[in-house]
Amino acid sequence: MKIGITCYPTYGGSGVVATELGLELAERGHEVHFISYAQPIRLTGPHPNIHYHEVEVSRYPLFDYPPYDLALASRMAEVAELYDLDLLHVHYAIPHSVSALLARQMMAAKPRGRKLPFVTTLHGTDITLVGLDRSYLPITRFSIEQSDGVTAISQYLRERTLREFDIRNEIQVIYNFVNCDVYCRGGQASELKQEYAPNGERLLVHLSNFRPVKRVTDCIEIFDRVRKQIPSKLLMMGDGPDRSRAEWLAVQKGIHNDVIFLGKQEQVQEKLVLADILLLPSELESFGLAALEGMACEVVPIATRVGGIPELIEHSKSGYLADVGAVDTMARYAIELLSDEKALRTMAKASREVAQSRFCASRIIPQYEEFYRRVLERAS
Ligand code: GMT
Repeated sequence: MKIGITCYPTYGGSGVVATELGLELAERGHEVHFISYAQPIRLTGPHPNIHYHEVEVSRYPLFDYPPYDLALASRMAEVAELYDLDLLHVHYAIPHSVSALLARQMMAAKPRGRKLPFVTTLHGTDITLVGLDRSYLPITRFSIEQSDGVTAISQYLRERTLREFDIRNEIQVIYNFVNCDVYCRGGQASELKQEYAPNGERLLVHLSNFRPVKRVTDCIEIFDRVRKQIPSKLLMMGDGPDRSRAEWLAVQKGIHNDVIFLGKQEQVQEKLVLADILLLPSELESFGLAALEGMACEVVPIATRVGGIPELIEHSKSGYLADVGAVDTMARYAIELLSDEKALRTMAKASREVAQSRFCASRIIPQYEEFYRRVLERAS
């Protein structure tokens, strides 16, 4: 198949999933065309079967708000025609599904008009935060309903979309995935571990885009409590609006030498494999891709019991769940686990087993391929 993929290329779960999906599809022989305003962060180096088409947005002085969604729609239609795309797959509804809808109409209106179906994948904040803003809600609902196929990355998100958007089309759940051959503990990590934990300290890790919904300062609070009992370090991976708040809190608590802010990383698995525990104290997660990536690397997640996270983590078996803001409880779970090597290894293996048996790319990508086939059949 020839598939056009659009996503936010910046640091964020939906862009990561879209990019990894494109790479996996290309690996399986499909021709993949990324259409976006910048190269997706995890799309590094040339790959066979992968093309990237940049969307240029002109900055005319009259445009206080340059119309990216229109430029994107034009580029989608152009690429679809030039490369004879079979379908578009957009990640994150706003504004991508609106642009895809326009591109589909543009293709249909051509002299030898043809069908260009599009699939929308809902990821989270496009529904839970942004889509519920009154100014975005009607157009988001419309573009979801107009999609030729809609997927959501958890049952939680599917049900919430159906309920709050009062949407009538079918939404298929296709979970987030991880490449278990890439995200796994190998034997080469010890040198790097020495750099971060020179005295054999335990390593905790957090990975996100540091937006308020991630509650990154809770990571500092939890780590502060753990560090008092267990020699340890905290790796903070990623960047975003709340990074400096977290940095300041670490300074105020006098623990900043033990909290290492790594910024945005291209190969997150290289750092994940060094860690024992991953902290994900989010206010809301429709899935929690970072936890899955950690689990595949045998890093035990301690997360909040919100959104789709319980679909991924079984409390006390493959990680721990706590209420939002319950930093004492999360710290207690970490201390107990880090004090008991056998329990830590058992739970780390159980986490990996969940990733492998339910969320590996080899299991999830065929679900997307099958979904595309059905969409194309219906559209023909
Ligand atoms: O919050 C983020 O990390 C960004 C956001 C996005 O759409 O880019 O992530 C959402 O999509 C991820 C991939 O499907 C999910 O794993 C995250 O749980 C979800 N984030 C939220 O729901 C807050």
